[in-house]
Amino acid sequence: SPWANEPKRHALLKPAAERPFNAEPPLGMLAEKFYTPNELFYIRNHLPVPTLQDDDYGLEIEISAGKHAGTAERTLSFEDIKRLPKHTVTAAIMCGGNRRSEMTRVKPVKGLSWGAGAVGNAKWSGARLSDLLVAMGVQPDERLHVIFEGADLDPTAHPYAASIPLSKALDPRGDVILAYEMNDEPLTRDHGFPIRAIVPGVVGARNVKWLTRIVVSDQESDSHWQQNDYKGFSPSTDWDTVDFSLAAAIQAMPVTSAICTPMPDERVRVSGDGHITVRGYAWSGGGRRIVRVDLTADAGATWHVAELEQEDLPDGRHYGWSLWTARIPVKEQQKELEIWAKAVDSAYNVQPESFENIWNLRGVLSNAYHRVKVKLIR
Ligand code: MTE
Ligand code: MO
Repeated sequence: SPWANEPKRHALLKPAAERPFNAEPPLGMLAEKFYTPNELFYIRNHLPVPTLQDDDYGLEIEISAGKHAGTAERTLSFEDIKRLPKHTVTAAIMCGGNRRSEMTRVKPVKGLSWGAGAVGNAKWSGARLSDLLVAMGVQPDERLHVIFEGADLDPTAHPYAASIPLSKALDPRGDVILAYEMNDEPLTRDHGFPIRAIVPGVVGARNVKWLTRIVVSDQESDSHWQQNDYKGFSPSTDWDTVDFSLAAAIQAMPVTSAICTPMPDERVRVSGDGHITVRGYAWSGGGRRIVRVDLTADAGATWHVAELEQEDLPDGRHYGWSLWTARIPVKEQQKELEIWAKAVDSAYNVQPESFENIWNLRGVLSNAYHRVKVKLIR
């Protein structure tokens, strides 16, 4: 069985599917630590986990388009990659389907029913992809793409694969790395051992694990996951009318946030001075820094600005998430309430109010206000 070699997983990871393994941590734990503990980081696998060894690992790099097409091809060992200058970047990785279960309530969608935990924030270390490509003579060209292939093969022997624009790969502020460490530990098998692509600010699907081949190409990856998945559509597009070739592949993700504590239906103790404390995360793609998170407990009559915990990095290169805390006043007689959260990024993009008008048949880009109903105890 291709599933005989699956790694052991932490008991607290809640599976959305077992084979392939997909799981998220309890939402209530997600905002406890700025760096998500490796063993609690969500796992999104499309296929069985391949078994790779670092001592016979090889990464093929092929330049098949652009000025130097066909001139450069090389295979790097794990040691070759570790000998390159080591670069570290904090980046949140988020699945394109994070928070899909909320969108499903409007109208069913196809896909794993993720809660708000298909995201994690980590410190990733590895070699810069731009260093490697520049050394191989690759020059900027807006028409080109970088294809990443994994070692995990589908039943027809096609690898998981995805691509990003070459401009992102070459941008020194893009911080794309071939990562071998996650939070100062070697990658675990589930997260791509021994090497994965980290593409900060870009949807999880392009952060290819178990990386075995990189191709500079004049086409995007022809994989199912680049062409026929991880794309957004109009709410009126259904499975009879959808044409995947007409939609852009998701790259940078839109601004989002989630309330991690309290959890839905939790009984929350009101403080002596009539407040409850709310905590969560916020993040935006493309390196856009979170500038504000607003909370309301009275359907928008009054908003409260949360305090942010985030790295002090410039906008455009702010790839980590922000954790936030807010204290919200509640009325004396109130027994239950609904809390809403919305984040604002550095471009003043703000989350949409509801899912109705962003609904799409795959349930991706599900970033409307996060709403949590709780009961109050005193
Ligand atoms: N890479 C390979 N080789 N195979 C995969 O199935 N899944 C992708 C991406 N890279 C995937 C992959 C998707 S959709 C996501 S959201 C992230 O990996 C999840 O990364 P994680 O499991 O380390 O959290
Ligand atoms: Mo994903």
